[in-house]
Amino acid sequence: MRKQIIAGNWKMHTNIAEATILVEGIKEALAKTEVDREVVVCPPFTGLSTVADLIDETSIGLGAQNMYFEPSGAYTGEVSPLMLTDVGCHYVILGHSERRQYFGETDALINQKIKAAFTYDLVPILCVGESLAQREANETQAFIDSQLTAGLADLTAEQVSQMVIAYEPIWAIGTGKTATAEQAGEVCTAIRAKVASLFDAATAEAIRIQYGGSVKGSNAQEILSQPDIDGALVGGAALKAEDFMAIITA
Ligand code: G2H
Repeated sequence: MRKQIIAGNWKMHTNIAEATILVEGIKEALAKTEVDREVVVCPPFTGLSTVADLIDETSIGLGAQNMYFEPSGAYTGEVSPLMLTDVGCHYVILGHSERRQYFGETDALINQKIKAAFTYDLVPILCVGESLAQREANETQAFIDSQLTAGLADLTAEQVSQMVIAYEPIWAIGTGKTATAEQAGEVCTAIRAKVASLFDAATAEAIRIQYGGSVKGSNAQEILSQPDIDGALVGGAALKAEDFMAIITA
């Protein structure tokens, strides 16, 4: 049985004071609620240390939004996997479409980062997803298959079974447009089938697949009830404790 995972991707939002208020709000609400889902927050790098202290001894997990693949070295401006584990991260989001689009991240680079995550004991959340033009040209599945084939290259089945894939259609990110629950569920089912063909059925059964793209309290329940959707990667609605809790408890 896969445990659903709800992760808040705070993107380039929150200073220390705002991060503190946000995480305290989530903590307080979670303390009063029975939740059967795993909850993870992914603040910007500058907030990781503060948030790590605040969630110490809670069930809330910590993730980063990116990293470089080398453990240390002369890579000005980069953050290494060892630095992330040192500050208390368990997860790292890799290959978000904003990284691919604005910072030129390729499948090959993302694959190197995923391999480094496993080397240094981090669980990668690999983001995949098609553009509107690709969806309209009926290329969704072929494109996502190519992202998976390249992104998961050289990994073992055991590694893949532990990781998380986030299906995020680019046209639904921060736009208020959500894929219908059926559209999202359909692609997540196809992602699981692709993992089965690249690895094996047991790996596909174990891997957790999130949906991301304008998830909010009002659509979360329908999305999370799709059989192949094992959670959500949440952006805008993760920036207020109340909004995030509405998804966690949907
Ligand atoms: C997609 C998502 C979080 P939002 O990027 O990764 O953001 O929920 O704002 O669409």
